[in-house]
Amino acid sequence: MIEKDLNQIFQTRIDADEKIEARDWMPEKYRQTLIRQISQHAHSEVVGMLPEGNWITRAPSLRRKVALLAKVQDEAGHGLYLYSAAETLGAKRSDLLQQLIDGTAKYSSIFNYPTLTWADIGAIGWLVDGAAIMNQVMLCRTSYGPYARAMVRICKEESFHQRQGYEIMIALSQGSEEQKAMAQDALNRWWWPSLMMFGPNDDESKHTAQSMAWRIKRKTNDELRQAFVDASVPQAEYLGLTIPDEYLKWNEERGHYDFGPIDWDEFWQVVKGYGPCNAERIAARRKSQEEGKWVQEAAMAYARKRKQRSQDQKTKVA
Ligand code: FAQ
Repeated sequence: MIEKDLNQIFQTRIDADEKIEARDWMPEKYRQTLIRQISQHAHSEVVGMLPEGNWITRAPSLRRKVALLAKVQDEAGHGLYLYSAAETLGAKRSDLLQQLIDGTAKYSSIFNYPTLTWADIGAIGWLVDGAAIMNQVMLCRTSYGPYARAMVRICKEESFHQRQGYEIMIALSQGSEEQKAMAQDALNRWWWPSLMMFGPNDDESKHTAQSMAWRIKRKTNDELRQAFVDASVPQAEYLGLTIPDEYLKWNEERGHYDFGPIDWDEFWQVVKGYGPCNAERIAARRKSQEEGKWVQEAAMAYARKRKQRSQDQKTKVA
């Protein structure tokens, strides 16, 4: 069959909302787009462990420590599901990890900001996980089966993460004046970077049109950012905190909040590697890769031994 016909059949399947599976024919660009998006997503989960990991030893109570530990561990798990989903498309995990430590792969801009106080852990759960869920719920219906199925479980866990963070924000905003100020300061620092997580505006987003046509993305960057702002404003009001945006205002006609301009220069600087913590994050990943090599080698040697043993047993039985 010629490529044009295969493309047509593929698009008909997409339009009928059928899931595309690993062994199905797919356009090479569809495969590459998915490998890029899924691996960037996996890297984000793994690098995303670092800002929070910074606070595990300093969590203010045993309960907070246990919840934070569980959350950070979940993120490692999300990275693993996502690297596995990328592998179903023919990508090699070792190549993807190498790109991350080389600094040639992207990961979410948000994880290049520092966590200065305990309130940042609350703000990350509330805003960063909140933004991640807003984006990931639509990905449960993405057209590529293995990615969609991984996202279902990830979203369930992200929802626990969001509540964990919001609960910290409630405790702080109902606490002493100093605690309230700490919560407000965290909101001030995390608000705009959280809006940037959704990516460039639709008219600047090079992948959105094609990814929407292939139903990899089910909503655009701007649609999701707007939904996030609309959901977050009442949550901030409940906390008695002020979102740092003088243009934030309910627009009766649109049925949405209007909000101020995003600093896209800052966004691109961070994406290109010049954010406050980019170098630190990559150095941490590189160190962990090097120091963890012996664990990988031991696990591979064990797997080889087990395989050999089961083959030997089969030959004995035969
Ligand atoms: N940061 O044309 P578009 C989490 C890149 S998980 C860095 O709009 P697209 C869990 C983009 O990749 C957070 N780069 O691209 C957690 C593209 O790169 P290219 C991560 C960004 O793909 C919580 C270029 O700019 N979530 O937080 C960013 O259609 C708490 C052009 O952009 C996902 O990855 C950015 N913010 O739309 C963990 C979800 N935005 O081709 C720990 C899956 C864009 O030049 C603690 N991904 N870029 O190499 C997606 O839904 C999409 O990839 C978007 C971007 C929406 C992120």
